[in-house]
Amino acid sequence: MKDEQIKKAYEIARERYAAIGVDTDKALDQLQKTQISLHCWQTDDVVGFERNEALSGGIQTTGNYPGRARNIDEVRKDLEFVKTLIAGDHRLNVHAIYGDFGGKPVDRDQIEVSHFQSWIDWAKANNMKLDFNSSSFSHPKSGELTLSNPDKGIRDFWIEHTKRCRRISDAMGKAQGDPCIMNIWVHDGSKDMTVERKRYREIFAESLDEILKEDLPGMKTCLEAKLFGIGLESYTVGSHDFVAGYCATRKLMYTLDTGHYEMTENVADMIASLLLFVPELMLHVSRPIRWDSDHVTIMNDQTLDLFKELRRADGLSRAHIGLDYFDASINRIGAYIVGTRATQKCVLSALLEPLDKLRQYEDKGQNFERLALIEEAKSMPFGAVFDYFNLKNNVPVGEDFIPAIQQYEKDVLSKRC
Ligand code: RNT
Ligand code: ZN
Repeated sequence: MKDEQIKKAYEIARERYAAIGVDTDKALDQLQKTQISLHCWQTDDVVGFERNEALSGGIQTTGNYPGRARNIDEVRKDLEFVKTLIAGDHRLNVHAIYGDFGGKPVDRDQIEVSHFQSWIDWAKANNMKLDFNSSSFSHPKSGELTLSNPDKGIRDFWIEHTKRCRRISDAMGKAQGDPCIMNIWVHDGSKDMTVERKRYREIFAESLDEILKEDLPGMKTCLEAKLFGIGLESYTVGSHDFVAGYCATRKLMYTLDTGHYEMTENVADMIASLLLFVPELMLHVSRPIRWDSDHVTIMNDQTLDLFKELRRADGLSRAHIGLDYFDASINRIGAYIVGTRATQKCVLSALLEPLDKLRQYEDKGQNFERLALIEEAKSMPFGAVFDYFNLKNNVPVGEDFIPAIQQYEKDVLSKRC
């Protein structure tokens, strides 16, 4: 499509939206400011740079599409390319296993800021802000229980790891002048039934209290809830109820991963309740298929509803958006771009909802009118606004990013074997 056509289509769309009380320029300004935390683990199937353990902890990547990033340089090269195809400035979400260890063994209870200094420098040079994650999976001490383990030796090992992660996050946040959001997700649970459901949760809460004692103003901690993991089907210590209760009482940020609930549960509906009781939300936008399968995020009803609910609950400013999927069966860079752009589309779609008018209808009990406008809003010229957003940002419009990724595959990815 020619630039002129894209601009013309946008002008028409702008008028149509204005007629229902929506300011598209304002929506685009807000989308421009909306940062998405790109999950570094999409580049390499959650392997990281320790290379001593297979992926464990109830999560799994499937597929062996060629081109996985094998080291820190390849991860960075891929990310630098990814940036060229996505409009706006974004963040990078780093896991503790992605430290710059220089090929030396550094155990998880030994990691320091120095192992992440090159990430801090890289992020600065690439105009990205960093977020962080403790990594308690894929390690000889992972087992079924980490922070909730009754064995003090194992528990203390993971407490030490998580405390260090918070300090590393604090250093990242201070260096970038913006809080680094650090997620704690532990897979703790059991494959078969347990008669100690309460005990492990008590221990988990105690470990978290210990970890959170240190006041670190450069970072914010969040805790991720989960339904179950592979091989841990019967019980999850950090269930939704646990995490919601813990975050509400400790005033901690709740991490909502869209793959971590019952398949028929309306995850979007949780937003309005959680925001009443927790200070902020961290989102892991994903796409579960039958289970927490971490398929590439797309613009589907679940993701659209998630962002609509956030806006309706005035929660966009209290939510940090991150991605969490890992598909090893297709071009990984393509997966990155499709998922990130889909997330932007869903945010934009929420920003373009004629909310003022819908609220007026609802206040007056005009429920037919509300239904009609919600329905008609679906076929408004949304695509023209998104195209213009990409054009303005000088990144490929529409499917034009496909050849760019094919070229990168030919020049770079296919040479990794
Ligand atoms: C696992 C959680 C967690 C991980 C990453 C790698 O089910 O979603 O967020 O995916 O930390
Ligand atoms: Zn997640």
